[in-house]
Amino acid sequence: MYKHAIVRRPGKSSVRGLTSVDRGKPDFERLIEQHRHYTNALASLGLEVIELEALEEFPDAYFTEDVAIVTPEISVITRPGADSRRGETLHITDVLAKFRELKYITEPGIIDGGDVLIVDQSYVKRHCIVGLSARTNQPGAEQLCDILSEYGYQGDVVDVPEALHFKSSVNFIDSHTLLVTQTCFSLDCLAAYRKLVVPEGEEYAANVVWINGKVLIPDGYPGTQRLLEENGFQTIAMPVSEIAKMDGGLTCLSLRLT
Ligand code: CIR
Repeated sequence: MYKHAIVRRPGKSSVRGLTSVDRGKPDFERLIEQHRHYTNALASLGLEVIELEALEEFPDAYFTEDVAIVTPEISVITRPGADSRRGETLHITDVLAKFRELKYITEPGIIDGGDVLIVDQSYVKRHCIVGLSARTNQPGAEQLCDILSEYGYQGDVVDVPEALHFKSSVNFIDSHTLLVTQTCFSLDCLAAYRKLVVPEGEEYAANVVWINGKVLIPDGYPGTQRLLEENGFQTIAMPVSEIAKMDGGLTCLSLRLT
C-alpha cells in the first residue's frame, strides 16, 4: 500500500518545458486543473499528498518521478538526462530525506526515474528494470542496479523502444501483471509476468499508475479501459491532455512511497 505521494505544483514556465511532440502549447489553467484532479485522486485513494512549491526556473520540475527512485528501503537521487532538468534534484532531497536514506547517481551516469520500473513485493522476485533511453545511459543503469542489489533486487537493463521513457510503455497494474505496448510484450526480462497489451493506437495509455487497488488511466482510451475492466481491474480515468502535450503521463507526476 502506498501511504504518501510527492507532487510539485506546475509553475507558469511549465508551458515551455521539454517536449518531443508537436501537439501545441498546453493551456496553463487547464494544466493546473488536470494536475489538481490528479492530486485529488491520489488523496481519495488514501495517500497523504505532499505538494511542493512550483519551481519557475525548472519548467519540467512537476514531473517529480524523474528525480528519484524510491523503494521501501531507500531513495536514489537521479542525475536527470536532460541538462535543463539536472538541477531539479537539489529540490527533492529535503523532503525525501524525511522518509528514507538517500543515495546518489553520479557522473558519468545519467538516469531518469521514468526509465525505472521497480517491483518490490512481486511473487516473482524483487526486480528493478532500467530502460536505456536518451535520458538514461549504461553507467547510470549500472549504478542504480548496484545500489539496489544491496537490498536484494535483481537488476535488468533493456533498450527503450521508440518512446521517451521505459514506463511510457510498461507499467504494473498489480504485483505480477503488467500493462504493456505490443513492442515491449516480448522483452525477456518481463517473461515471468502476466501481461495485458494495450490496443493498437492506444500506446499512450500504457502509462498508468496502480495505486492501492485502483489503476489510474488517461481518459480517452476506451479500448484500454475496457481491457482492464474486463480483466477485473478497477480504473479511474484522468484528464491529462495538457500534460501529454509536454510528453508527460500519469506515472511521472508523482513519487509514491509505501
Ligand atoms: C521531459 O521531457 O523531461 C518532460 N517534458 C516530460 C517528462 C515525463 N516524465 C516521465 O515520463 N517520467
